[in-house]
Amino acid sequence: MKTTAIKKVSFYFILFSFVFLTSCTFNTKENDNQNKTATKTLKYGSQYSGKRGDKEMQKFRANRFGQFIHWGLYSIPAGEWKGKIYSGAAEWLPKMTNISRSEWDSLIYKFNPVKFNAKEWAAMAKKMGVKYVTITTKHHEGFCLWKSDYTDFDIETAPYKGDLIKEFVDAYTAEGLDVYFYYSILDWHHPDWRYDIKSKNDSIAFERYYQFAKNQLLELQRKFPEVKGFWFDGTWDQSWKKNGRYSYEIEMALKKANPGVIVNSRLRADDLGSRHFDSNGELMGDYQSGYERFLPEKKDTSVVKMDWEACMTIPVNQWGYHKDWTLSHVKSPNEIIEMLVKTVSLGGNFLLNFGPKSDGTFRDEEKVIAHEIGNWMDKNGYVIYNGDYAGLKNQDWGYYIKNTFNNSVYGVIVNKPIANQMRVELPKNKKLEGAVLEGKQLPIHFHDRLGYFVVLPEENFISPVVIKLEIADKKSKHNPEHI
Ligand code: GYZ
Repeated sequence: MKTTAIKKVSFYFILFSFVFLTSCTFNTKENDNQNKTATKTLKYGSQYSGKRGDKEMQKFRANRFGQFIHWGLYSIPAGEWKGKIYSGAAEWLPKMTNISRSEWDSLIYKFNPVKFNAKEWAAMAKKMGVKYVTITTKHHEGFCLWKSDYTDFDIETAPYKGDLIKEFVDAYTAEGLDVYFYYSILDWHHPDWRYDIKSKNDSIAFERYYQFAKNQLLELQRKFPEVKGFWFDGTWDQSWKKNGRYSYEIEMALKKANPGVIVNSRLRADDLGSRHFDSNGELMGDYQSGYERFLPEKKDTSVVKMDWEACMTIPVNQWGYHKDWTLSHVKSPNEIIEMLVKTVSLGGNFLLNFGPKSDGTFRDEEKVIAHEIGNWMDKNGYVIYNGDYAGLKNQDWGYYIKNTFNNSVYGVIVNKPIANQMRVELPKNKKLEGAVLEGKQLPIHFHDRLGYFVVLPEENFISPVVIKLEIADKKSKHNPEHI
């Protein structure tokens, strides 16, 4: 009797312990999961996960190479004020000097780009090989290059008699190039702009500014229905971070008017002031636009999960026209082409900046660069358009690019190995059947431990060279291991 009772107690004790422990373990796991997946409820966060799949976004992605244009009143002083040259970015000159607001604003009466020829600009861009252009409609200084119904600080007040943005949009569109508008939310001219919101009056003024900006943006969309998207800037201040709702509502308003419109992540802040990515780590806007004057590391494949675009200056940091380019390193065409290739190899777009002069022409250095890049693009552009991340193991000679249109894989050589051999490592189930340079097959050696070695021609390469790699599944008939 006694033994049975003990047995019974032990049984229930063991059963209880088991249930208790299991439930503890389970709870711990559940908590872990909760922590991992904990999402904050946001009204103004990301609108969707992953990449947009519509045709407008596919076009943006296929374009890959764009021209950025920074043009405004800053092209007049061009980095010089009262006889002194300032080495900072030309469009930031008013913040580097003690120029008064009214003195800067009066530059509007001198903005008369009589040599501006939109068709020549568009032809130059086309020849360079870009597929789209992003132009400053309003930079931080607040000057509007289009005829705006919401301010007099626009092209209509300047002596220039033309309808600048219209001429621009028409000419680029006629060349088959997509047009995007840069718009600075930060506005040094507008009395209602605030850097921070510290009082009720600040909120009231900033609300007025927000309405002004939204009106202008909808006006741009209405007057230029060809515009494919907006590139927002100047949104790093507290005022904007404290008003995530405004950035959300601007995105929504633009998308309501044109569901296919494309908006960069720089516009956005969420409910808690997170920018670009919301407080749950999800990208806001349609593509990540944070790579400014630098690119992701070659091994940083985290970017391939999203759409992204890098913007790049030709000197170290000049966007608007600066008269003295000897003040910093000026990138060579090959440096720029390498950056373009690297960007595309990581599934991104590359936006190369030009800063026209106040008379409406481009400086000679920019013309030369556009020409040289154009020559390379003429021959090799097929590797850029529709190019994407190929998912192969990095090699020192350069970058792989997969063409999403015909599924071809290319190797772009930017560092020619001294042994004239291009190493290609493939997944176990794949083989390299051919390597083609300008229509000619190159010899391929196979090493069981190291993979394939494509034998390159002896001569030096003077610009990045594209080699088409014929990759097949191992089960197919040809066996290059016996080549
Ligand atoms: C502007 C800007 C494209 C550039 C130019 C500049 O001020 O004149 O239009 O964008 N600014 O961007 C940033 O300064 N971005 C930034 C700021 C802090 C950290 C990283 C990037």
